Amino acid sequence: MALINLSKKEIHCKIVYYGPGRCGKTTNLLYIYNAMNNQARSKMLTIETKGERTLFFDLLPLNLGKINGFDIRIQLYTVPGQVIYEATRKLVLKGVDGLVFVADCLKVRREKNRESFQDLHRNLFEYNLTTEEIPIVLQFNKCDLVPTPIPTLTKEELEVDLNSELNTKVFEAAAIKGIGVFETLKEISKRTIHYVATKHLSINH
Ligand SMILES: Nc1nc2c(ncn2[C@@H]2O[C@H](COP(=O)(O)OP(=O)(O)OP(=O)(O)O)[C@@H](O)[C@H]2O)c(=O)[nH]1
Ligand SMILES: [Mg+2]
Repeated sequence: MALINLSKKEIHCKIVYYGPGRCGKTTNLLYIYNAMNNQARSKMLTIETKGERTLFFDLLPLNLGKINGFDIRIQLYTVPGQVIYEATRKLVLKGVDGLVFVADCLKVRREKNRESFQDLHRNLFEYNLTTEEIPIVLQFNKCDLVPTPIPTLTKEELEVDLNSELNTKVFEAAAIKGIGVFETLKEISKRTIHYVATKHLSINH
């Protein structure tokens, strides 16, 4: 849950990168970590991985500077995308203030994208939350594969599958090259800070 500390003039928010296994959530955070300077980031915490698969979660704390005299601190989390880690995903979602749903452009992952999207809604529902309340943006990742012989989904297909009801902003990305990574982060940070500031989820004097 967001924390607004009036005496220290700090706002803390939690943004979760959600999506199916291997869609590129950890790759987003690694790119951000490597691109930011030491003042803006703390150590990236990767809690259990096997090969490149996240087994628990990644956490990257960022300091985004000041807005209206308040220090803006954001914690970026990733969930483990593999289906079996449902309980962990739910745990990581606890207290979420903003969401990035990362979808995989690979055609073979179409069903996995949809399953993960439904899983997100189910888990939010358990916390009495919806994507109407919590800010969310979509990222269509691995766009670098589009001109290759590997079959990929079109933006229209992904829009139909994931954005017909959300109607939110979509970022085409190639996280591995950093394309679209900061655009996605900037937009979700903006929306999340606005949401937290207007809702005052928790005020700690
Ligand atoms: N071609 C291409 N490969 C990518 C891109 N982003 C990530 N990958 C690759 O996809 C694989 C999975 O990436 P991860 O970031 O580990 O995926 P994840 O979503 O964290 O997966 P889980 O931890 O299992 O949920 C890795 O081999 C990445 O290098 C991209 O933009 N383009
Ligand atoms: Mg991961």
